[in-house]
Amino acid sequence: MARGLCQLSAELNRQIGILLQRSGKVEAVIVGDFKGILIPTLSHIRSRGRLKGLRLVHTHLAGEDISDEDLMDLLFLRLDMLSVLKVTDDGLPERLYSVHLLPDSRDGKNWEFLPPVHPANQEDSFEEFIHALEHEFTRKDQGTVLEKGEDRAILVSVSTESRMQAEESLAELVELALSDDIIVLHTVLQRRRKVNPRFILGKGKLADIMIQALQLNANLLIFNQELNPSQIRSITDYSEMRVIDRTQLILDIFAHRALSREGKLQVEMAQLKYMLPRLSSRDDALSRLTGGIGARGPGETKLEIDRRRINDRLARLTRELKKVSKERYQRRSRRRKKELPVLSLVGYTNAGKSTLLNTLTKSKIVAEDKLFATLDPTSRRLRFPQDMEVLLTDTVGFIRHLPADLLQAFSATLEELEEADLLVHVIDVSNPVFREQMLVVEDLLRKLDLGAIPCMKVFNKVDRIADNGRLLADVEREGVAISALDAKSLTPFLQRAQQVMGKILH
Ligand SMILES: Nc1nc2c(ncn2[C@@H]2O[C@H](COP(=O)(O)OP(=O)(O)OP(=O)(O)O)[C@@H](O)[C@H]2O)c(=O)[nH]1
Ligand SMILES: [Mg+2]
Repeated sequence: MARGLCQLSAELNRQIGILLQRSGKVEAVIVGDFKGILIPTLSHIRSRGRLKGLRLVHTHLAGEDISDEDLMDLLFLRLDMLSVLKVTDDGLPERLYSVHLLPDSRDGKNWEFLPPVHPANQEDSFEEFIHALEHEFTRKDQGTVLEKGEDRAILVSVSTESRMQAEESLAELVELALSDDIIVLHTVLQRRRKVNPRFILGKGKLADIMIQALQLNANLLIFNQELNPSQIRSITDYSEMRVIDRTQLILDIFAHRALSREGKLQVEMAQLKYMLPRLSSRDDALSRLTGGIGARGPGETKLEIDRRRINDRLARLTRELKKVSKERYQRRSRRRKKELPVLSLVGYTNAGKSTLLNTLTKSKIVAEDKLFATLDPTSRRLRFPQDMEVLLTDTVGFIRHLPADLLQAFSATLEELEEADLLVHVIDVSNPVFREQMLVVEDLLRKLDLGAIPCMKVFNKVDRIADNGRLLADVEREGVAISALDAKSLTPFLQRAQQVMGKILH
């Protein structure tokens, strides 16, 4: 076969490539030009284990060695092996040069070249060889067998911010991923003066990430910045991995957490709106985009439907939402009749809002060390020491770069906040970046037109900064220091809140 291939390739003066399955069956024949061949997307072919189960043999006409581009093909397509058949000037096979990937870096190399052989002398134990190699790949992480539906991710942040800001923002992305039960295998932070508009990262860096993905058995790339449709497309096409961005991750968390009918409708709407412009991408990119995370709507809605059906669905959701929010409005008016003053807890996600509500009202709403533990607003009655009764409302947490669509989607829920007579801004003072978080919250409050409502600051989790007297003294000048876990620490807060509330109401 090698002889015929060389002859034809020489006659056409074009490279010819053959993609072979492990059984030896030909998957595809590719005719290129003198300098190279273009491999079609293989995303419809399911990988066999870690590798793709395909070997590429192609001709080189000018005696070139295996090139960097060949190596990128090997890596990005996860080929079992890539072989170059050099063709002599008389159209005869010279020798066969092969390279394959390695499960571990050896001396900084992630691939290994085999000694060149004459095609006639090629050993016929290729299948055995590949099985051994595949075994080596999987042996490395035994016990981490990929469970169905398991997301194993590499987190990528390309940033133009300062190192400290960039690291802290990446740390938050890790928190988000963990909150969504994603296994975080590795994080990559690249600081650049300018972000590459096509791939976000440089191609070399992307190649490094692909190597890590292969060795760590990752199946998901999460970017810390919002990716536009064409960026998602180029990176998915190039990497053959599922690629999502920070917004989709947040949407996915919301999809898991939404409990109320309205919350579910809002999240689904935000997801669909986010998907819509990204639908123009090629089908396979879409199915990768919607394969797992990012596609799990709160309902059973499969997002692998076309644009028209999404638009239909959006129209229906809009109608339903209108109905639901009307009901909520009526509920609210009834409540207004009872004329209880409303005190609303706001703050950065994970600040301790739900914990505070629980301790104050002896309730048991979900409070946990996860971002966006609360999505649906909850209200409880609270009696102040001096016999004043108020309604205490817990709300969804804020986060920086809250996607605009999502903010809009929650505007209905956040409408509840408009009713508040007093906002209590809960701040996690044990978080090193609590100052930035405060600014994010204040900024969002302004954007939501809530800037005019009186707001008192509560510095929470002071139990964690007990050894930092200076910080404690600092924040006590700006607000009340509490530990939401400890009911006794809340007395000064209750007194202050009642005082402020009394002033507002009179
Ligand atoms: N050490 C300490 N931990 C606290 C305190 N208050 C809350 N926490 C913890 O902080 C985590 C987040 O608390 P939540 O009450 O769920 O925070 P939240 O503001 O409602 O968060 P979202 O609903 O996600 O926006 C939980 O693990 C709490 O146990 C505190 O005063 N001290
Ligand atoms: Mg909460």
